Amino acid sequence: MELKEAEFVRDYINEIRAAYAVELKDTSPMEQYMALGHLIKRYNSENWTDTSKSYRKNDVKQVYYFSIEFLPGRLLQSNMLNLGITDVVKKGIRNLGLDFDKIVRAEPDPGLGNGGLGRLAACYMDSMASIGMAGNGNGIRYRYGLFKQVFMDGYQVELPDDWLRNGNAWEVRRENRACLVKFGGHVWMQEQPDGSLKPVYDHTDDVLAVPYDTGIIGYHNVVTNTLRLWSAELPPNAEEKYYSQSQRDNIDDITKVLYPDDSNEEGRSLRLRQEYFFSSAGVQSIVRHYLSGHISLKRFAQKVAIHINDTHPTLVIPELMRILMDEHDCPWDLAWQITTSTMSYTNHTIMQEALEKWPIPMFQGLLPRIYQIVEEINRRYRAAKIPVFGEDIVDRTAPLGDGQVRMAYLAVIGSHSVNGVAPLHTELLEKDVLADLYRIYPEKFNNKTNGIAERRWLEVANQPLTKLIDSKIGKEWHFNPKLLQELSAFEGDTKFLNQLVDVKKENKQRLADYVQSEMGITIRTDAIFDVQIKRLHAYKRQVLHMLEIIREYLEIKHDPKAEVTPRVHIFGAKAAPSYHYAKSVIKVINALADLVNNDPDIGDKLKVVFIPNYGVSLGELIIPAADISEQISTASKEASGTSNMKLMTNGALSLATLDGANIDIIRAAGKQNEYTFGLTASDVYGYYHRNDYRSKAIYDSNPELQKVVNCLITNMIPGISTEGREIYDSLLQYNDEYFVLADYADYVKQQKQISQDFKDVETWQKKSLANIAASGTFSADYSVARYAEDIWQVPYKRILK
Ligand code: GL7
Repeated sequence: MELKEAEFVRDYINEIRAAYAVELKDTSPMEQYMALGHLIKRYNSENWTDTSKSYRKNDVKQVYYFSIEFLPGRLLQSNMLNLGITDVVKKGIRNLGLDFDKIVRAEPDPGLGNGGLGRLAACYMDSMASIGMAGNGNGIRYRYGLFKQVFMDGYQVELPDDWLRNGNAWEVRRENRACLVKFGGHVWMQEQPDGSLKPVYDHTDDVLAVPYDTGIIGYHNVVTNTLRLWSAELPPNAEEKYYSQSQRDNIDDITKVLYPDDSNEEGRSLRLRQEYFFSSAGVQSIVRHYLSGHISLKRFAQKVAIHINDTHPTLVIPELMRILMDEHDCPWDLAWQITTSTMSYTNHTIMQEALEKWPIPMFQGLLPRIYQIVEEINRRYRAAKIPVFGEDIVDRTAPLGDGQVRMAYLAVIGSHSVNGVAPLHTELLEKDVLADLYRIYPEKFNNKTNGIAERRWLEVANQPLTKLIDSKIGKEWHFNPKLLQELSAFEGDTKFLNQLVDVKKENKQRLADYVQSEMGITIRTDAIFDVQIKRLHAYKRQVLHMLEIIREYLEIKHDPKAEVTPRVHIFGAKAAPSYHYAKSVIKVINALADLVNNDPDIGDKLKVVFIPNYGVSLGELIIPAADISEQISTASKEASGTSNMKLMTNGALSLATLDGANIDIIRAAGKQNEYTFGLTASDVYGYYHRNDYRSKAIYDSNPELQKVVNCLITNMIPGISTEGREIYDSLLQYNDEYFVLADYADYVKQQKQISQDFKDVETWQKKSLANIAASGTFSADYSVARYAEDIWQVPYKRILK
């Protein structure tokens, strides 16, 4: 948008006066931020209205991306960027004598997700708007986001994330679009005058779902889509009916907290209530919106695509069936045809425990009408498939089985498309996790490799690098990130390679300042910044990284005078509060950090920093500063990973197993520009089939490994007797479920190679450049374009191949 500095300054001062009735000089950074947020929202309001109007006028097909998590990150800078007003606003703010960085930091980072899955949903929202596609989000407005992590004596402590305390500048509450979601009660069939039966559903516990909409601004294209998050409230005219305190609490609880667990199904009815709540509210509002412009529901699937992001929103399937049949008298077959043509599903993990299942009594008690519909889906599925495929495979794949509702199977059966998130992951779905369903519905399966919001991870997070790239290849890559490939022409340009060094140094200094001020640890910027940022999980193998730190420590202790390439090991990771083992890993790494960072023999050759409270905002600080991107999951376990892509874009070299999208990154940037190691997925499956992995044998045959692992149970690392023992036992007593010891030697070899290679600055920078240049293909712009073409059948404006 066009904006003059003088105009902005005048508007901003007026905004502050109107909102706070004080002079600018008397406002806090939070007030300055809120006023700026409101002003920018106002500047964009016309785009938002016009986008909705034009979708309606042109009867455009809309995508609704249902996700129980969205991790959008702070919106101020990315909204300014997308509107093209960054420079003007920054200059105006500066000339008013305010500190722009302080204003940016005053914005709370909405933690409405756990990790990659939630962040992916947010990246896709940004990209859908940016390529000019009608794509909306549908989720939950959690009153409290993912916990705030602090360390006390090295242990993780969880504090509530009261992110809405000062209000939310970007959202609009739309009470007039609220709808009722019904739980519990009874269903019976009532005979109609024409002799047919119709379900009557009464004595329900009703909850009011109130939508809060946030405009998702497209990049320089006047498009603004909508992210709709639902909040649970008492129904209207609640005062006419008595609600006990516990009934009120029950309603409040539905949208109170995000489940702080990124893989395990919580097994509690509240989680199921959350899932039905936002699925039902979302589908109701979609049908209502559709019917405001169409007389019949017959063409619904031509105008609406609903995407099921992991199994959590699977109940959109029976919910749409219910609305079509019970509220619009659609016969079953037509309703089923509309539903399956509308729905598509993405699986995000092969971890068995994440394939949600609900005990039938709980499900039926909470959602009696929905359960009837699932039963009927189940009955028809069996009737149609048993004659063709036999009873065994149908038993194994039916939506109901073993006394449970099997959400992943329901999602596959009720959708026309099922996709994994990287080629290896999709292959494993077909061969292993969903192999039976793949046999029955091979045509539904496809791959859509994940992508990231390149512009946020470069233009917002890494302005120095962005400026440098622009100076070389212009700005067209902002619209078409694959053009970053043009940078490879400068591989031999020493001056440019040196400029890359300067950029990295500047970013490392920014991070070093943060670490100094927040943690009191001094780190040197000429060290290798070796970064592992992701949720703490055994399969991600932070333990392997930890063993390497112990090895490096012992090596320096053994010969303090020997020359070493200095290193800073940087971790960011939250552990699910109930995940005991993960919390022990945090404690041990923190204890190790204390030992290493305070040992005079070690000095500044080796530092370990576990930065608390990792999230999108810290990612923006850490990622641009990374030299090494640790992507060391056990092959086959990480469906895709997305921090691997963000780090690559920012010039880090991957130290990676052949897992998830690492494989695609390595192919894109060239094997010679990454450090790969370890078992392949088929090696891992080989061990499973033969059942012959013995971690003890590896331990016995490698004296160096013994020395390192034993440090977990000697008193070398102070204060970790039980936690160290726990990890030690997981590796030896319990046969090392994630093959840490199997990969140890190969991993260490690559770590040593890295220390060697880092000394040759020019060669290193060439590799870094190769990563940046090849990273464009991992832009989420292309991912959503592929979803649009292959799955959703929706148009978009910017042509992306
Ligand atoms: C995840 C996968 O673990 C991760 O590999 C993937 O990149 C991400 C997005 O597709 O989805 N699945 C999952 O349950 N979480 C993930 O991050 C929490």
